[in-house]
Amino acid sequence: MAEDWREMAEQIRNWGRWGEDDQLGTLNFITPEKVAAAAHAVQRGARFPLTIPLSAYGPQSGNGYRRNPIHLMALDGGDNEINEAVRNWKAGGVQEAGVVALWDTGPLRWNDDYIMTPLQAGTQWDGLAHVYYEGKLYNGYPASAVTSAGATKDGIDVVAGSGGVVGRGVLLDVARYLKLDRLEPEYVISPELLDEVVAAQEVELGEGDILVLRTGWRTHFVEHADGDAWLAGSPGVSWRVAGWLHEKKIAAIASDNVAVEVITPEVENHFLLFHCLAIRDMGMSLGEIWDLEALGEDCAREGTYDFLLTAPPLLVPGGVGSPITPIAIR
Ligand code: UVW
Repeated sequence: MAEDWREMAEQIRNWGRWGEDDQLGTLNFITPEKVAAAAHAVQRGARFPLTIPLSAYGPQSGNGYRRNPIHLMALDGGDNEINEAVRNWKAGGVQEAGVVALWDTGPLRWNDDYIMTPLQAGTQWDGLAHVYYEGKLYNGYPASAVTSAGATKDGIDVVAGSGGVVGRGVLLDVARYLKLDRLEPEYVISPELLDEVVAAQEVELGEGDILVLRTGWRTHFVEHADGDAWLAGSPGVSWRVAGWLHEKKIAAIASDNVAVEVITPEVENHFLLFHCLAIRDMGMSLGEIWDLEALGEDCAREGTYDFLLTAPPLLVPGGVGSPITPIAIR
């Protein structure tokens, strides 16, 4: 089986397909015409935020160098006496002195905050510089193009600068198709099963679409608040789904699980093979940890599964991923 995925890697590799300087990969399938057509999916103006809270209570437990975000207040309502404090303690610096001057002389007060977070802690895109193997990134760039200063090739800033990720989203509700609230731990979603879901939902899926896959796995964390169990048991797609996406010319894929793909390796000692094929060989960004519960219910109720999806990344120069607040509009 280890040889099979290498064979697939050769077949689906998109390097050079959009030019030797390309850094967008399969997002190139979303042309201006596709964006204009995606707007037709908006019928009611109903909006579905697909993001989880970016907070200290997120699903990360430190595994893989990922911790939950830390939110800190820089100024808050308790700082009414800040002027006295800064004057008396001689604390702070030029910036604080500037605030003192403003607060001394006028009525304006304000609150300010910081967030410190791994870019991959919550609802996110894995950009094309996130994963590589055998010394190469998407489009053949050397792994050394990602430096301590960030990604000089395939960075998430290229996606943000291109207009972000906006297009026709299509939900495949795998959990609902299987009549489950959520898939069993470690369940592997095959391309054949995806064909069945497409047929059952009677939805068209094709070039330039952003595939959004509901496994229901998000609800496991909501119920148990156990990041380690959530990570270890995550169901998801097989590496073989990469070939299926390639054939259909899908622009990007997102899911409500940890890594889009099943976490337990399908091939011994080969962790996250779908990541290798999708990100490095095809140039496909992966959306992870999306909240698809309300959208799934609405799609089932309406019997339609497409929507206008906006999910632009932050313009982080050299970033290899980005937190996002995707919104589906129907
Ligand atoms: C890796 O950390 C390799 O992948 P992900 O961002 O999907 O968790």
